[in-house]
Amino acid sequence: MSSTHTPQSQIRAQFSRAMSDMYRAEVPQYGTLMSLVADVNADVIARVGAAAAGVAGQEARLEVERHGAIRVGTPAELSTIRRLFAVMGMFPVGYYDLSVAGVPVHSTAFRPRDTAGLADNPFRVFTSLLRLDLIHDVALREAAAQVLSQRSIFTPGCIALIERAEQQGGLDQADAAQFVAEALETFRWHGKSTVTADLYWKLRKTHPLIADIVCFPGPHINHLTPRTLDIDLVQAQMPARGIRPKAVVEGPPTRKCPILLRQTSFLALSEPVTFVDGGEAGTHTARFGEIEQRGVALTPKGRQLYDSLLAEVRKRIEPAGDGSNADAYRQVLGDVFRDFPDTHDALRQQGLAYYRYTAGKAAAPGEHDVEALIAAGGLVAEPITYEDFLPVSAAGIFQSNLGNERRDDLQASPNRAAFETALGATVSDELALYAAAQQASLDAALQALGVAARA
Ligand code: OOG
Ligand code: NI
Repeated sequence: MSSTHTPQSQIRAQFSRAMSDMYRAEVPQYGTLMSLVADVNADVIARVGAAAAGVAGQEARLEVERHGAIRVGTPAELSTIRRLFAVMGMFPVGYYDLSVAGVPVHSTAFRPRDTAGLADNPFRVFTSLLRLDLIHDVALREAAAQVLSQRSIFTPGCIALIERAEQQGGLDQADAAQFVAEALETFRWHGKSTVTADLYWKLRKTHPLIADIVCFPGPHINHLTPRTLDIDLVQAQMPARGIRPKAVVEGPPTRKCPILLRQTSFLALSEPVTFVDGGEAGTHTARFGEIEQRGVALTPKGRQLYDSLLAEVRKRIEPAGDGSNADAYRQVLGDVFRDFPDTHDALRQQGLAYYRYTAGKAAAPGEHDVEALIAAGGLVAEPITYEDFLPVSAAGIFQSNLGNERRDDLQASPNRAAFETALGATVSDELALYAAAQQASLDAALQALGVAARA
């Protein structure tokens, strides 16, 4: 990369800030949520310290940390989105099949892949591709495909700058600033639908998500989520600030050592829409609010335990959309997850979670064993933050924001190969990224201690 090129992390930070400013102007409750989360985070760090909150060294990152979500309509849109995110150092990680939960999309998360990029700015965007193949009604499917084929969701300036970045291996400062402004246009809300009122309502009756993806000029950002250190506290304080969250927090229960990801959302806005034929104007709920709390990333063994415990919970009780059994759900969740160890020593020793190692005080001569080194203070292990998403939780977030309208049943049908073909690239395996980060940190720490790793 030439020295005149703007670092990708810098473009990503600029873009994330511009997106946040735009969303705050469009959805005022997002601003309220940001200040609530900032208050709670400051409170937690003052009370227990960053290390006990599992975010040692991440204080700067926390202030700018957020994820967003978009839904695109066609393979061509998805592959250009991939190229757009690559300009700012964001790459597709993970494959999520949402058809299992009756949502006709499959998804990936664009995010920085390496430790340094995540530390600089961990902005990520959960990106879903519509699966027209899951619409049963052939005429409706063709009408939707026809509408999608007519739109172009990128400005010509944005496409030109993506091409320039690809050819030159980067963008200078002026081009980077222009790129951020042009790219932002793709994510903007448009209250004017591109279709007739009749087609909008037909699609919405089939599935509200299909209407959301097909009927507008672009893939408006549908939420932007700040990261909190105590989701229960934020949830409890939301009503006092005029926000009504969904009743159940998705993901694992409250724990001493947070694992994976916990999320909750709220309906933010019901927005007026107009239609091309001057058909009767309506309202559309596209945008919502969400908060997240991130914990330690789990190994395949830890993830299997999480999945099996969650399946056990859902066998006993399904959280109702109206929140009527929320207390009972929390009770079962807490009971079942008692089988998931809740100290970092146990999580590490049982190979359930990933840790980043640094050299502590000098090792005793001849000592190679990682656990013995940790016990003696020669090695320090810090939890590696989970940077990804959870399919069951994501489905819960989708559902809670789509309203309770009737919709077609769907068959579960993961199709990662089709997704990667549309994307024009393979998605990275998130577990392999965590394993590599853990190993690299261990190798470096042992080398710093002058200890050869035990085979
Ligand atoms: C994405 C929902 C998933 C999350 O945090 O799990 C998501 C969407 O509604 O488009 O953002
Ligand atoms: Ni989200």
